[in-house]
Amino acid sequence: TPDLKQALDLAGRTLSARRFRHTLGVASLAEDLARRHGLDPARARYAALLHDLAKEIPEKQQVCLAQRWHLIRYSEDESCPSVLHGPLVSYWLANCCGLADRDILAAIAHHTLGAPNMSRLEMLIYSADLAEPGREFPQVDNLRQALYHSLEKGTLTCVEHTLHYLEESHRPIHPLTRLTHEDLRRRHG
Ligand code: DGI
Ligand code: FE
Ligand code: FE
Ligand code: FE
Repeated sequence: TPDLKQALDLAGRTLSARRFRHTLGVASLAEDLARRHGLDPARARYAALLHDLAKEIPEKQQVCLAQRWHLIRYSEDESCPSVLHGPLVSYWLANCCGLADRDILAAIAHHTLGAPNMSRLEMLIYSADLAEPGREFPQVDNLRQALYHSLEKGTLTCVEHTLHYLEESHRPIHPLTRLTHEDLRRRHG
């Protein structure tokens, strides 16, 4: 059973006040959604508390670490380094902290882009990150409602929201975001 106190302390010591507040929001929504949908609330909360731990490492250093740890899979990983912090945290927890829970590691690794064939815990962390209580964009209440109603369809709605947002802001869409969308549409659309 995960050490929630240790995860909370680590997040509180590592993150800025603003990102720690976001992290507590993700933990709270992740725990609620886990209860609602029959997943383990402690594992959901644990993954949420740790998901952004590497977010405030300077991006150049994130790219360096990701190269050293062989985490670069796409050219977009280096041109949009803000997608690397999930895989970095996951690798660090597995290889430096001995965390062996594959589902928690995958949920953290995939929280930014998703992945094909996500588990329910992976979907839950991906979605809680986007819809946590501190987020304020206009459609966020719809996302929360959709997630409460169905974890799978709600996650598909979250990915669709992200795609629209990236298109509107003329940002490149990472190949994994597209693969995640296609996979969820095929399995749950
Ligand atoms: O770490 P957070 O701010 O809580 O949120 P996140 O991990 O979901 O997102 C980190 C950044 O990744 C955010 O600025 C948006 C960006 N991002 C997510 N999907 C894509 C993306 N950027 C590009 N270029 N393409 C994507 O598909
Ligand atoms: Fe993140
Ligand atoms: Fe996200
Ligand atoms: Fe986050």
